[in-house]
Amino acid sequence: QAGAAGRTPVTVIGLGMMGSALADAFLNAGHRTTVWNRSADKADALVAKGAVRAASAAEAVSASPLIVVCVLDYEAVHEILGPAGGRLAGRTLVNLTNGKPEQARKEAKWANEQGANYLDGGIMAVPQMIAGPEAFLLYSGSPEAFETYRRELDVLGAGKYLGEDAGLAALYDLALLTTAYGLIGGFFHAVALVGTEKVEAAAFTALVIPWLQAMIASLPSQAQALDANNHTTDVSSLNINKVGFVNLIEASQEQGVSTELVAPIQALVNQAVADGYGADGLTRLVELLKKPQL
Ligand code: FVH
Repeated sequence: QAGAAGRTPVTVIGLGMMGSALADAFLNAGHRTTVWNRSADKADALVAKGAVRAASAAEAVSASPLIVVCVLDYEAVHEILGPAGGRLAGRTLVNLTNGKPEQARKEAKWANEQGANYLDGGIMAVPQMIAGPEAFLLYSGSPEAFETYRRELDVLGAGKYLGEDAGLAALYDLALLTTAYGLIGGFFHAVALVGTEKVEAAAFTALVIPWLQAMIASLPSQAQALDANNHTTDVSSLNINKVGFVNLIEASQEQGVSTELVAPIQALVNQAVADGYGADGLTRLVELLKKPQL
């Protein structure tokens, strides 16, 4: 099935902040774009730009060979697509809803039972980045689906295919989100700490950026140490970090700032030192994270 200018018709289900950006990108790229959202008014702006409003989720599924769904969670995906399952046969379902690997695998099984090809995806972008040079999306599931619709999916951002296991995209997505939450959490603690002395966040951020850039530059060598399971260090030992953490925690308390974001890392450092790894570098903490009894 080809639409205007030979481009594949696409359906986007879910028009929240992200779904609207996805539909907008397909429209801008010249695809006939059918849209559906539970609250119908969220389709208005897209319809004014040329999108086709489907009267129901089932109608939206029937409109295109490629269906992209991006809603709150997998429960919502099921509420929407469950009754329309029969219409998925012979189509490709790309689920860009955030979820867990097990949910993605179950969804793939269900979609395959309906006769559909299934790709699960993780969007490594905020809505404003969609279709821009920095957006990238992770996919896993049917290799045939990725090969067939790679060009269409690249409209949203660079696609990275991770493998046939549908759970992989969710796993990588959650892992990458963790890195962002860690960074943002550290930033928030730091801003709160200097804020106690009336330092404005904007002024302080001018120092944060070069500092974090230097820290990011150290990640490849940390990754090498982790892959080699070699935690020796000539950078800084856990012993020295343990002392630094006491200062960080006590200074935060004295300045009236909650330690809830940083205390769990201190606990890991202390545990590693107590286990006899004080001379090792920070990468040793990954070994502790793998042990659920901590
Ligand atoms: N926004 C972002 O920056 C992130 C970037 C990375 C990927 N995430 C994930 O994208 C999914 C959608 O997120 P969103 O930002 O578009 O979220 P909202 O603007 O809150 O829109 C939510 C949509 O979900 C629909 N919905 C919720 N529950 C149901 C339901 N039971 N049945 C049908 N639809 C449902 C909601 O519909 P409505 O409330 O407008 O009627 C919106 O379309 C999400 O997985 C992020 O983690 C975004």
